[in-house]
Amino acid sequence: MSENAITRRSFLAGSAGVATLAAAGGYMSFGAWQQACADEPEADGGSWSAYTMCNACSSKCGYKAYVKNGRLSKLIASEHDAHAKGKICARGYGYPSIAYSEDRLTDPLKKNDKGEFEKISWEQAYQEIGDKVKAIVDAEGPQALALVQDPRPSGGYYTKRFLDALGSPNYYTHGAACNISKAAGYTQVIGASDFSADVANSKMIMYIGRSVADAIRPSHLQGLQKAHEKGAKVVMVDPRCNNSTVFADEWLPINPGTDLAFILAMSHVLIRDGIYAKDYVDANVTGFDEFAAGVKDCTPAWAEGICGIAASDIERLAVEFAQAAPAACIDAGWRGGFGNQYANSGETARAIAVFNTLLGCWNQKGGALLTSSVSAGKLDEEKFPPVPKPEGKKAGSEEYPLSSSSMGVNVFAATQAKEGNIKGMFFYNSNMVAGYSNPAYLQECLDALDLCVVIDIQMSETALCADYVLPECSFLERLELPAFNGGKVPSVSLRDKVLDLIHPNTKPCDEIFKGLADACGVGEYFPFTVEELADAQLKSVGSSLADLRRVGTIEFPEKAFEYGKTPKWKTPSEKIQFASEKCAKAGYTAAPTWVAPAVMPAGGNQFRMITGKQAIHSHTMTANCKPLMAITEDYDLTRIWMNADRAAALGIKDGDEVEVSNDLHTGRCRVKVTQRMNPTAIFMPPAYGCSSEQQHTAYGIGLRSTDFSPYQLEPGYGSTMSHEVLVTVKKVGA
Ligand SMILES: Nc1nc2c(c(=O)[nH]1)N[C@H]1C(S)=C(S)[C@@H](COP(=O)(O)OP(=O)(O)OC[C@H]3O[C@@H](n4cnc5c(=O)[nH]c(N)nc54)[C@H](O)[C@@H]3O)O[C@H]1N2
Ligand SMILES: Nc1nc2c(c(=O)[nH]1)N[C@H]1C(S)=C(S)[C@@H](COP(=O)(O)OP(=O)(O)OC[C@H]3O[C@@H](n4cnc5c(=O)[nH]c(N)nc54)[C@H](O)[C@@H]3O)O[C@H]1N2
Ligand code: SF4
Ligand SMILES: [Mo]
Repeated sequence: MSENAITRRSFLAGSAGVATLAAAGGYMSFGAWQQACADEPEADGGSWSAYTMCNACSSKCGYKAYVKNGRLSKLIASEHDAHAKGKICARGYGYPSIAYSEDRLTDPLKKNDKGEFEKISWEQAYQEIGDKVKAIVDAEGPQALALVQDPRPSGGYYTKRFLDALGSPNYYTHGAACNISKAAGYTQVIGASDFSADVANSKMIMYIGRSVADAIRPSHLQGLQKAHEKGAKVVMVDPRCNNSTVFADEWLPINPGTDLAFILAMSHVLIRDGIYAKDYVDANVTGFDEFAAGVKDCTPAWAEGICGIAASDIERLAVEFAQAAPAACIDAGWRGGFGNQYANSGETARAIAVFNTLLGCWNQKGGALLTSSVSAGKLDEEKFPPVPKPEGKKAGSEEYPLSSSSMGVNVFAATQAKEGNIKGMFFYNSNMVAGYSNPAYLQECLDALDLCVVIDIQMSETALCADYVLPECSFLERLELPAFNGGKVPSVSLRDKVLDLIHPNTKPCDEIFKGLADACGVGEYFPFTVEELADAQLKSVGSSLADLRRVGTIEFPEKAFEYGKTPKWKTPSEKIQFASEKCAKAGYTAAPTWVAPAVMPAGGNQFRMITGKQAIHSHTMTANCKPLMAITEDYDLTRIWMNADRAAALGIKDGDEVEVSNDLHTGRCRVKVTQRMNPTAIFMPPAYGCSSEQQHTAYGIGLRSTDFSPYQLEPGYGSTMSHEVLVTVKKVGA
């Protein structure tokens, strides 16, 4: 708990008070709630404040949480937190209500023979899971175990340590359903999985399938706003006119899945006209000739026929880029355009890294920056014993040799349950079944396991498939390890404990994994508390847990990024690789060339289904949040988007109910008819279609994109190709 504590008395779960953010059956606006908290008289519960980090998406923005009478009463974004930069988004304000949700998991659960969940004690859960893990390891070896998690400060550490201790290499993030192709494609070219555009100093920036105003990270959105205000040229490439377009000079409604052709054609122009950064390329690049030969025929006219963007625009944009370089780049993107969507996503990422190199913009002011973060130094090995690295290869790493080794191909691991190669799986803060690929298929995979353990705070679709469900306390009720963030000035932020346990039989991640490790016979690797480890990690970088509790974020200005320094390229050749042997071995051309999407809509009433974020929801985890779902209802946000001309041809009007269908699924929803949509695709909102009846707010509302997605993986890269999906749409009753 924070040193900011003023008075502390024991917290009474469910204590009366007007500030019941998620009062059963109702909600109030954030402003009204905050006012109600302020008006509430001080009572017995105690008031204090602590720094924490939002858990409503991967950005983990830092804020200070204030508690009055034992309940959350106010949130103030941290000025220095790397991702918040003084602002949090609507989800950040709405999501804390989950702590008070009546749908919280309150006790460990075990599925009985009838398929129903029964409450059991932690002791029984640990004992039975431990026995089953030991039996699996004895019979099949540790590689028959796998774990999937969404990287969180403590989660990332404890889950990895737990699996390492058991000796299994099968450790996965949600990456294959998010940005594995982007990370893996960049790694092939520049030896780094990501970079950040220096937006605020940019003269020209292009976003390809990245919408910072919908898929929010506050620091990114503020960067774009600044760039726009300073007069940078901002180009939005998106089949959909997304909400970031208000800050853009141009919207290019590209045909989905064809960005690769567009980028190759812009590269063609730079090389053809000799307007690329020749000296930079000569000094830093291998494989230029191969790439140049490959794009010789990728003319703007050729690309126009594929991507639908006029050849004259492609010519013009390439020249504008060359004029703005090196204070220009294509933004790194995140998921929407080439994170995990298409059969050519990894190759699109490669082409972007190559294009930025042609601009000579790496680490230049206004260009594309490779910043680094600070990490914890060496710790006392007696107190924090090192865990031997597991032997063997991660399942999926040979089948998908280009996949990011740190992320791994999560759904492949699940399919190995059906093959009998994986017998036990753990899920932490992950809802694979609903969000990563086809839910019906993934459920079948998990049903084939001998042991499935899910650690969640509510009954997710994945939890419904589990043998054991372990209830974590909410993020507001736990201290986690410090989060080290990169950026121009590296920093570290803290998720401290804000609230006392609301449900006394829930536990934080660190205790759950320590308990599991003890039961599985590897407890010797966990002889420390989270406080001790957090403090040791912080002391190794010259700070302490007490310091961070006081201020929430600490920056490391002495490690600040400097413009102009050429990084060490962590590729096999230690150069920027326009051509890659590994890609050639995986079945691609050595230098990126055109690869077509896997499917193409035929027209008529057939469309490609694409998705993208809505500013008020995250993945599958926020739909059960009353304040956020109230916004969905107010603005009718479960509608699919359809191009107005296509809609007219099909006799569909704005607000009509339609049936969306393919071989895998059929469902109904309403339509938003708009000119803001490429004609070849429909846009499916991402957060809906929950099929867990125990999520009373989310259940049954809207459609779920994954129900229409076949299980399929991008060759070499292993992404789930979430937009390689065709559906037909017809008006209900037509
Ligand atoms: N509100 C909200 N914000 C979030 C998250 C969230 O869940 N909700 N999650 C965070 C996470 S984990 C992620 S990965 C990021 C995702 O960040 P983004 O990648 O920016 O998010 P998306 O909205 O998935 O995609 C952006 C745009 O890509 C467009 N798009 C779709 N197909 C194509 C295509 O073929 N080509 C091009 N050029 N564009 C295409 C979509 O129309 C969409 O507008 O958001 C982060 N921020
Ligand atoms: N339909 C759909 N699918 C998607 C996406 C989408 O927007 N829509 N987005 C894609 C992207 S970009 C990504 S990154 C992935 C994200 O995939 P995941 O990381 O799996 O995210 P979620 O689907 O939100 O599921 C998170 C789960 O964690 C649980 N949870 C929340 N807080 C806590 C906590 O404090 N402790 C524990 N133990 N559990 C908690 C939630 O209840 C939920 O069941 O999904 C991908 N798939
Ligand atoms: S972007 Fe919004 S939802 Fe994501 S961590 Fe930050 S405040 Fe929370
Ligand atoms: Mo993501």
